[in-house]
Amino acid sequence: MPEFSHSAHWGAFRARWEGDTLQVLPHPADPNPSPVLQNIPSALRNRARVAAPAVRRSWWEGGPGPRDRGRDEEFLEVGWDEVLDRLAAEVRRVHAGHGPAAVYGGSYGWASAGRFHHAQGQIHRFLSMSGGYTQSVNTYSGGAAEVLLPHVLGPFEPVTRSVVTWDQVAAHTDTVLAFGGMALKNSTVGSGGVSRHVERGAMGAAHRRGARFVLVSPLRPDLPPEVDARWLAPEPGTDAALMIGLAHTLVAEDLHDRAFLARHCAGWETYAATLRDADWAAGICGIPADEIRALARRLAAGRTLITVSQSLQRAEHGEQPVWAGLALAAMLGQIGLPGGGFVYGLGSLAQYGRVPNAVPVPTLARRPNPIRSYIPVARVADMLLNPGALYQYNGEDHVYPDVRLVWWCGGNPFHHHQDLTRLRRAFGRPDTVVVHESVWTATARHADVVLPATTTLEREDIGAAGTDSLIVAMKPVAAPFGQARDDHAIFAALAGRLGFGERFTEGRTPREWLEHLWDRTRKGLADKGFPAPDFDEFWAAGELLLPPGPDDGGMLAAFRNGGRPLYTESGKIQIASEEIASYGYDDCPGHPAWIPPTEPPTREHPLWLVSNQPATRLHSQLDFGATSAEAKVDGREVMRIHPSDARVRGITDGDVVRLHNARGACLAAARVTDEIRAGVVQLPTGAWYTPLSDEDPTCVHGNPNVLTRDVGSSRLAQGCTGQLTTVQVSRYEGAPPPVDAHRPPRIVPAADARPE
Ligand SMILES: Nc1nc2c(c(=O)[nH]1)N[C@H]1C(S)=C(S)[C@@H](COP(=O)(O)OP(=O)(O)OC[C@H]3O[C@@H](n4cnc5c(=O)[nH]c(N)nc54)[C@H](O)[C@@H]3O)O[C@H]1N2
Ligand SMILES: Nc1nc2c(c(=O)[nH]1)N[C@H]1C(S)=C(S)[C@@H](COP(=O)(O)OP(=O)(O)OC[C@H]3O[C@@H](n4cnc5c(=O)[nH]c(N)nc54)[C@H](O)[C@@H]3O)O[C@H]1N2
Ligand SMILES: [Mo]
Repeated sequence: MPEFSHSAHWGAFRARWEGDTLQVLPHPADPNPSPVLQNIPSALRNRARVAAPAVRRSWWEGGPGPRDRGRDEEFLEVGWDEVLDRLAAEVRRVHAGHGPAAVYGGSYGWASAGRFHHAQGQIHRFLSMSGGYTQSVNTYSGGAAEVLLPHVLGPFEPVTRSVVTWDQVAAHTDTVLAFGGMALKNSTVGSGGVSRHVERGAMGAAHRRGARFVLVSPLRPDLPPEVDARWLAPEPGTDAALMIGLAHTLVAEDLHDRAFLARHCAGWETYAATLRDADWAAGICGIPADEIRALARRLAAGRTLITVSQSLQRAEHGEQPVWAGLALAAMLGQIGLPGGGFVYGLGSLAQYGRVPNAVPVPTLARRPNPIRSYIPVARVADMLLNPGALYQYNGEDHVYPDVRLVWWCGGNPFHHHQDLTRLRRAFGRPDTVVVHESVWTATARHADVVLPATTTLEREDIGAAGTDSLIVAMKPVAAPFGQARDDHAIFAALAGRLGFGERFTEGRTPREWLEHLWDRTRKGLADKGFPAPDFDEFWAAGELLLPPGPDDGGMLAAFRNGGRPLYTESGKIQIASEEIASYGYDDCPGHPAWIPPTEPPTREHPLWLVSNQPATRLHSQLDFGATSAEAKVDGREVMRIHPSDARVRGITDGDVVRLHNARGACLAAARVTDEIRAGVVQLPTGAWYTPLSDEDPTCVHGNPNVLTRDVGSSRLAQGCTGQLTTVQVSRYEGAPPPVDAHRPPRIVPAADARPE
């Protein structure tokens, strides 16, 4: 039976047909393959697939304009030529009447692992060539850290990705202090693909060598059970206070590295003057002061690594725990030593903690946007609701553009954005919303024009990531579903109508593009004297292992040992920053600080809701797949709750519950467990938004983003704050409404519905 090599963000795999069933087998070299792979077989012929171009009736018949884009409105099935003609005309209309900044191609999202057909690469190329567009900067993942770290440590990727590797942790670290943990469910995923899930093995090896793990998190499963972590569960959102209390203890007991602070850091005195003691910290975070003091002593007793997960900064004032964690590590003086110091994001994704490849991998080069118009990515609803309004970002004042045409390809804002009821209102503002999708996501259902995209399984591509040594020849396993087309083909056809078809394709077929992209890697190999197979050899072999670069501690080791300055205002680690202080933001002062939340728990909404990444899928992708579906209860997402919180509410395991706050409500199935801090409930993201109706936005499926708050982390970074909010939970009385989350909208044929 033929086997097809292929790759997803959650693992390289082999696919083979057994009769009508697609079998998905993990890559044989993967020591700890992801269960998420088993969502893939259902991707091909699911009823949620978009089979043909579809347009909202009111848009097709009434033309572009603001409208209440309900999820329940009927769609018309139209022909490719008709819809592409209409879209080309719409681009021309918006450019002529409002200028290219009125096109928003933020189009944030993960799409799929192939590097040529990567949806983001294709849409940005198209919109840049069409004359420009308003784009987005930073990510939902790390918005606060991506803006903060360049100020205080250096360029984001070089100071996070490969400075401390899993090999170093296994060999050198004595104490791992993991804020937000390093949940194995998360390192299952790596952008562009991951061939070897090494995290569990590395943590186990460190533990067997005698390393101690300290987990700071509301959830016990955020470190694997076999490392026997000491579990500290502070109140969510208070990590910066805990870090300040630890820092104070180091100073009080003279355990800080004065020489390192003097030689390698700037602003230490400023921060030192603000430190508060362990008793103060205990009063905020709920960890006893003695425990904080004992932990500080342990940190100073050997090689210590402080990790801060992305989740801590995906919250209001999320800059602070990242900065305070860096300051704490600087006080221990081990930044730049193997397995020591500070690392942001280790364990959050599989691309962290690994060495970069020695040669470049194939990627579609990004075209520069000819106009300068952008927003921080998580401000999309603000932008649509408030054109012309002023906002602050990273020391500058900005004005939101007046967007008329929204174009999404490879992302799902009705998955990733906060306060979905508000987003729904924001989606009513532009004249036209276009979405390329393989499946009828909530975003597709709230759009005007839905163009059916192939899935990665239906096209050939190259899977590769800069810190994974395996390049995968992604072989198609099935013909395109219905009338689905590749995003590249859709944009090429539109570019043709707009007069830049040849520039867009450069005259290459998709196969010729793959050969072209491969050439960069082949040349890189040849230049360094490695065997350099040509494209046909690579394609026939199905994969190639690239040589790894050195595990040398990167930029931070060079700074520590080689005296190479950092790219910060002083060339040193900024424990405080005069630059940031000069912005005058009280929500992000010039040194790490604990800033109380603006929406703390109240009598009405007494519980913290952690909405973290789902263990059973990547975000909303393949939510209908086997692994995702098996973990639900009667089709509903599971919410974890502590026995004491369940008892007072009369909730027992398996009950349907209602989570609610001032912004909205959703239903979920309760799982009662003592592996969560009391006072905290957890509901992962990714259950497709399924409101009761266009009038009642209660999500019956369990999407936490009906509850989260749509505010930026601070005026510095304006990062996503979806991780935490406050809610009340009650038992759902009566028969719960059925869940039919993956049903397409009503679609009627409209072969002759073309208006004049
Ligand atoms: N409350 C809360 N919200 C959060 C977070 C949180 O912690 N809490 N985390 C945030 C984070 S870190 C992230 S990264 C975001 C993730 O948000 P997204 O990246 O938007 O989520 P995905 O579900 O991965 O969306 C990708 C979409 O692309 C589609 N797709 C896949 N391949 C293709 C293709 O080839 N072509 C086209 N046209 N489409 C394709 C998929 O069907 C899917 O709908 O969510 C954020 N939202
Ligand atoms: N299986 C799977 N893996 C994924 C993804 C996925 O969708 N599915 N998405 C990937 C993406 S795009 C990203 S950006 C990363 C995100 O990586 P992270 O943001 O690190 O992941 P999360 O699971 O959201 O959060 C990790 C843990 O932080 C803890 N936490 C929450 N709030 C607090 C707090 O205030 N203090 C402390 N100390 N801990 C807290 C929670 O218990 C949570 O389980 O994950 C990646 N990995
Ligand atoms: Mo992310």
